[in-house]
Amino acid sequence: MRRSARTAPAALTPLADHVDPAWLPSEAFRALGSRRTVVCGTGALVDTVHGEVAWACGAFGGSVVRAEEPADDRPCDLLLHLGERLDAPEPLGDEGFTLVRRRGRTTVTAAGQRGLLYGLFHVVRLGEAAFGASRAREAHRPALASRMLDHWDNVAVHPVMGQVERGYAGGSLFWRDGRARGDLERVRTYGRLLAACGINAVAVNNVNVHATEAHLLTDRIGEVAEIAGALRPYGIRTQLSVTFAAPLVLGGLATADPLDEAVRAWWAEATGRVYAAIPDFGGYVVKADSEGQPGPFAYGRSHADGANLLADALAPYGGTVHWRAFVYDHRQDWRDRSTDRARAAYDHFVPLDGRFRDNAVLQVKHGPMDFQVREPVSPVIGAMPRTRLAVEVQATQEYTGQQRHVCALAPMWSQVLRWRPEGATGTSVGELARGGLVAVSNAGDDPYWTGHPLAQANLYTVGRLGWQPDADPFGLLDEWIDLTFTPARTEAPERLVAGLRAVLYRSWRTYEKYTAPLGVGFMVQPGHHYGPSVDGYEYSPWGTYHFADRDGVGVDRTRATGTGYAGQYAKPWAEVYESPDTCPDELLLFFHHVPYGHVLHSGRTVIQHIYDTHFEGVAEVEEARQVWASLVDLVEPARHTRVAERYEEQLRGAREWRDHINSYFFRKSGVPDAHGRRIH
Ligand code: GCV
Repeated sequence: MRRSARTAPAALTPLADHVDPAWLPSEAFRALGSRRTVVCGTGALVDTVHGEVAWACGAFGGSVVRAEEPADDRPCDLLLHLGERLDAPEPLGDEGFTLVRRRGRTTVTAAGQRGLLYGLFHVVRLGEAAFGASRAREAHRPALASRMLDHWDNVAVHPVMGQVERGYAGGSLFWRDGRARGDLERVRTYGRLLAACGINAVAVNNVNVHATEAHLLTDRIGEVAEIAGALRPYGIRTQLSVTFAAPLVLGGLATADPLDEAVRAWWAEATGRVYAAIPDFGGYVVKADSEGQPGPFAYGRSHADGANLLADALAPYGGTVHWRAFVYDHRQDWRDRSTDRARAAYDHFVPLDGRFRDNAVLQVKHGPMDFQVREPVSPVIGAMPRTRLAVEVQATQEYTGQQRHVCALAPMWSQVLRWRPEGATGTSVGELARGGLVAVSNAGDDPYWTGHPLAQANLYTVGRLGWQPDADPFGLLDEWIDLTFTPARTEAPERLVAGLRAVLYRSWRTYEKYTAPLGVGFMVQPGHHYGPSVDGYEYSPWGTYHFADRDGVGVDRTRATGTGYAGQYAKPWAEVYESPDTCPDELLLFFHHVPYGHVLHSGRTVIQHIYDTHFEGVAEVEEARQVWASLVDLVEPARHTRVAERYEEQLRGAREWRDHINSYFFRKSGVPDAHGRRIH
């Protein structure tokens, strides 16, 4: 048996300079870093694990030994090793691990290197608890094999969308002014944060593939390879968004028809070159026939034909195509009441169930519209049992305050993932998402990664939900609080935790209260989507209407008298949503056009609900702002100031929303507020 000598803690720092450590501050490594650890196994990710432990030991005085095989006689507090899990009958795969605490030693065992990395970060999360007197054996594996972030990053600055489309955290982490940034230390640090919350794939460019970005697939694949190289040590695969028209715009062919032999050969060859540059490349992401992006419809082909073309090109290398289901008519005539954007994904894709290759994943937005603060779960998710579906959520807060407002989204995502398309006894969305969970990233080159420091919680929790979709979202927020703020090291841990919980836990509901009511959605300023404009999209081609008039508001999506969208659900939901008597209050205006005097299950009328929630929402922001102010002595000053400043803007914005929405509906309906409050 060969063993290495005791290694001195390496000087390596796993953090890029001048960036916030987010949920991996050195304090979070205290318990680990002050122990004696043995790391066993060989491979690049085992090197990463060893480097992490060595760094922690350097900070906290512990020691680490690197060995090829474990030895029972070696005294240590923590053994992290690759090996057969003799005590784990269940298959845990390449990413799973077990943790046992016996006779004063904590042992993490993984069959694959990724599992060892995730086991290490599990120990970090547990802190001292990983080294308690005894600990029942635990086995962990991710529920979803693919946990991906989509970056809507442009390589070149787009004249309208900027460097990052819907980005609220500065520039791109990967690209600047037309090329790869070269700042790979920052990318590596990002990969480290992502691994620590369970993310294992990143798509590095915008799904709207503009001319410059198209070339990443071919002559600029080297730049993608550099990024992939920086993410690889943390077990993260790189994916690329590609244009369906690539054979035309890059290959000089006369067509991009998915059934054309020359087109198929072109994709096969291009994909071969990608794998020559990036052997562990994850695959492609495609937005086709959507908001102006090219797609198979131009050739009279189906989206299964389109997706399978790319799936076939990727198959020899084990790659996957993520094909987005976000296909709808964005040039709709607002006068046309028969077209309903909410129906579109189901109408286009459900007839294709069973026709996609095994390595094609259909990526479905969690709601039928577009990441509103409240939508029903997309009916597509329960209706394609023979297709690998991924659920797409939006960590970037396009419609939820753009990282100027606090809006912790884990409770909303959790509700989606726990929802059961066939009712209480059926399978949950989290179980149906065999193609994984995808989140549009909210990170950029901002020193806090996410613009608003509290928006880091969204990035963290989305990864953790991918690992465990049925996890308690508030427990995950607590995890994030513990790691990021290490309250135990402060003078008043309980006050700090209580304060952070108070500002995060209900922030989604608060945001919902002061913006568009009862699931009706949008009412945002066109284009940038920040701030209220009730009729901003009402007479537009985008298919996002509320139909408010003097008598009532909402969209009739019933089978009986409306667009029929409610009928896309299986029972019991088709029936629940069909009637305003059974439809949940929070979705009422998504499914029904009702008079302002309609009485909700809550006992309030629709109009009074609108007034009340908008006053409540602003009051809740005022309260949260005060709670945050009260934490000034417990939070690092720069972070505290950044959040405090954003609360000023959130409060201004919430008041603006309240006054727009309340005035609009007061003027339309003529119904006074029952409590006589000032409405403008
Ligand atoms: C990347 C919404 C956003 C677009 C985005 C699109 C999509 O419409 O406003 O910016 O485009 O969704 O998901 O493709």
